[in-house]
Amino acid sequence: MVDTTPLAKADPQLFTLIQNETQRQEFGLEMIPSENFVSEAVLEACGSILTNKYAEGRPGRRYYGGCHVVDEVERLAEERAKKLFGSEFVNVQPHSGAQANQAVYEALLDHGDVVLGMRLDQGGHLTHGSPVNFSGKHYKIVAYGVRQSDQRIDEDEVRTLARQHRPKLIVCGASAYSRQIDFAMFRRVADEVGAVVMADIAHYAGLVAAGEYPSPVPHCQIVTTTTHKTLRGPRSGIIMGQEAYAKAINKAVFPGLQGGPHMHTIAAKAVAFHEALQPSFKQYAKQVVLNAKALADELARLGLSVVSGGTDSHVFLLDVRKSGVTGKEAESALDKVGITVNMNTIPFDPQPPTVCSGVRFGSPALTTRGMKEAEMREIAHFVVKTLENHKNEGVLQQVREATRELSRRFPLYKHRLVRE
Ligand code: DSN
Repeated sequence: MVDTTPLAKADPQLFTLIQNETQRQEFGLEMIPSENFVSEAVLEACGSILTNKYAEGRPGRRYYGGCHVVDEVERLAEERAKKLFGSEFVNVQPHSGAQANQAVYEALLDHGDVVLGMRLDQGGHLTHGSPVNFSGKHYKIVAYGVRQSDQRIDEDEVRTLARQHRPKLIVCGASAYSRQIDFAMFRRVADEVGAVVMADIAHYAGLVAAGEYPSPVPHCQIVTTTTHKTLRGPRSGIIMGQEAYAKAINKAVFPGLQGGPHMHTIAAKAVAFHEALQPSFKQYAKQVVLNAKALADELARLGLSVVSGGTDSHVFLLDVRKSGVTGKEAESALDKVGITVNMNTIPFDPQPPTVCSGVRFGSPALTTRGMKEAEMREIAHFVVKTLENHKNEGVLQQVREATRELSRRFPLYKHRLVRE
């Protein structure tokens, strides 16, 4: 890329910041499980002139003129999402996963209704009932977690809580849970107590689309997801589900919560769904899981502790207490060597969420760069060396050089850099 682009000329300060971030992504190892690298095609749609258009309403029923082209864009995104996940209805307008979840709550519940969701500190998500989030403030939340013995979701606990508290909505899905979620079990429990099930598959969506993780669509009445994690699309959300819920959910999204949909993002979602429908995406998703398993297994072989003993997906939690560091210290040391992760509570964590005893690892972004099991094993050694020497700047510098060298072997957005 040259530094004579329209942005470079109009706003060199901002252009430089984007260059700096491109450098960071290009020469570091991105291992936050909720991040990925979109294709040039997705980027192009995201940065297109569709950002100029207001289109409040639904395709064919807008509150603005001039919508005949964006109607086609939105319909295309809807058709592709339905094909990808096999759902009866889809709304592609939510600006994010949190807004998708909020729209479902608005559509189905009254404030004060009981919701059963997974605890944030044991793998759930803010919008599944955290007291600091709208979900925990507006609804009466009952929370399930994982068993202490094996750190897996406990069907008996879910059933007992559901029978005791009679929730109107049961939420399954997680942000830091590596194992397969038994969506059929959640539906059985919900049917027993007359609840509706919403599966939030934000983390697993790409794997679900590729058949590498169980699909909730046959079991759960409503399924929400972000589009930027394993699904590798733009930063956004969608809601899917059974046709019976479509009207209420569409109304909750607009005019309930949002104004004009972001048509450029909807176009980018359509591109990402198209990419995910290709056979190469299936290969990608398979490799994501193989890579996460290889990394978790190698870390365990090297003596570290992986929560629940491993992973069935793209993500896992590493309990870093054995290395004599907190999650916060581990995140910071790994940052210094160019390995980007986030500190995370582990189940039954003795530390507060601002300190944590774990870090969360994910394989989606590095798999997009083409890395495979051999590179994951190499990275496991970098992680161990970093944690063991977290106060030794000299060793950290050596590991930083090694991670830079590894990243150079798998170019990403190199053509976007003015200089290395
Ligand atoms: N913040 C996301 C994650 O990192 O998992 C969840 O929305």
